[in-house]
Amino acid sequence: MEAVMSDLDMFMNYLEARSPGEPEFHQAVREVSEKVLPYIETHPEYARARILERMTEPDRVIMFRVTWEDDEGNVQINRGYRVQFNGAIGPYKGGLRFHPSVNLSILKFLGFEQILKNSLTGLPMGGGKGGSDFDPKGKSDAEVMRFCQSFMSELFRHIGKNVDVPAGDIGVGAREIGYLFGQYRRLKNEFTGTMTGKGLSYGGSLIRPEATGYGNVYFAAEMLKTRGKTLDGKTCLVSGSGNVAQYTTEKLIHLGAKVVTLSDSSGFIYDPDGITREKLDFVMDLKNNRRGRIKEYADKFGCAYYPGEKPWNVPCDLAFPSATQNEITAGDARALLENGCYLVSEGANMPTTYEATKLFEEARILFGPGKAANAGGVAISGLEMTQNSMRLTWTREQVEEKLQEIMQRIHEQCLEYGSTNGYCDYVKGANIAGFVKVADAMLAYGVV
Ligand code: NDP
Ligand code: 2IT
Repeated sequence: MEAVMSDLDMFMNYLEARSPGEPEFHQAVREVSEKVLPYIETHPEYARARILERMTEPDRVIMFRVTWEDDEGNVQINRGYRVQFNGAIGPYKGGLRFHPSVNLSILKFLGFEQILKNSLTGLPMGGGKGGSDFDPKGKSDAEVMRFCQSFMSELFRHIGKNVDVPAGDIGVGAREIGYLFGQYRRLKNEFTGTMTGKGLSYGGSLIRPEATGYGNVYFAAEMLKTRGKTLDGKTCLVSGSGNVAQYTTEKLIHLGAKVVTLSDSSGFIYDPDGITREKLDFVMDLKNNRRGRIKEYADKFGCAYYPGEKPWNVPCDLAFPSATQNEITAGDARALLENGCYLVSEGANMPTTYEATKLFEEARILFGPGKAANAGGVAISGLEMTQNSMRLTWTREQVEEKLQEIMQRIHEQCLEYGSTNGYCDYVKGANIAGFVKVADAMLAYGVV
């Protein structure tokens, strides 16, 4: 008997033939299509208009050379990118990543996820992502500045407050945003909120640095609430030690949970006593000012350090992957489940491999996918754009309250589209809820 190909396999064959050699992009599209195709089946207008086929083809991809001089006077060449993926519901919005692993596949996966994430926030933002294979590690401030200025000398002609509004991501924090926005303002000779994550003295929003991590913890709290639980007293694993990991840890501590791990690309620390406010201050200074390695935490506070390893074998209640894509493999997922972990909330984008996602789904744990759980960052970027347009600044309290409301609304949308028989498939809920709004806008525009 001839095997019948599923709709998902047919769609993935089509996508992979159009975009060969882009495994991360294929993975992100598979995870979405698996949940959205059955929904489209019951809404033939989306199928007729080939909305999913169109949504997985970027509006535009910009690639450019970035040339700069290092401190020794050597000429260095990197590649710059901006993927303007889908602008149906607002200006393209999404971060810039500077990391040696950056390539088109990674930026297309991030840009595609960003479309649905931004839709879920309820704010008018399209999806985009960009960056470069430039590695800020080990570079002097002057080298980072020259790179950023060269990068922006090309990017500036493609962005604008009503066109495309970049922000930070891995390797792009306060320092890089300052250099990038400084060069943008100089080239355009105008002051508009064309980037977010800006410093407070030049148009930034309060709570933007905290927003991704805080938002993820609020989302986890909402998931726990559906099972009558709170964060208080729970043992948590956090991976990474950058922006998202730091503020996830801060909010978890604040709400009474115990964070026992942090990591970087060299290894992880395990502090069974829990990371305190004082210890977190040390991490923030280490990572944001001194740009050192997480191993120094273990040296300073006398706890264990595991070089070259990830924290997923440590027993915990809750896990917050906050470093990078595919950091939780099937083996890691098994270890987490065997050790009793019952909630995974993704601070990073696609930190869980496809196989590991399936294991979490089968185990019916609370699993918050990144496009819902980490949407707080881009949501507050959206509010930074609003404040810039209105030329005013909201207080910490005002912004944090809005962040909480947005995360609650995202959680409600997941429940609405993802619940069956008392169980919520948050992946399904987030994907369908995010998809519908963008799809309806695309339908309204006709064949474009
Ligand atoms: P940072 O650059 O501030 O921190 C990244 C952290 O992850 C560092 O500890 C870094 O270690 C580690 N890391 C990065 N790449 C790897 C790798 N290949 N293997 C192991 N560890 C790695 O980035 P952010 O905290 O901003 O971003 C973390 C994640 O959160 C990313 O997936 C990002 O896309 C996502 N995200 C970020 C948002 C934001 O607002 N910043 C919003 C939503 C999602 P090392 O220093 O050794 O490289
Ligand atoms: O992945 C993300 O949502 C981000 N890096 C933040 C994007 C933004 O525009 O604030």
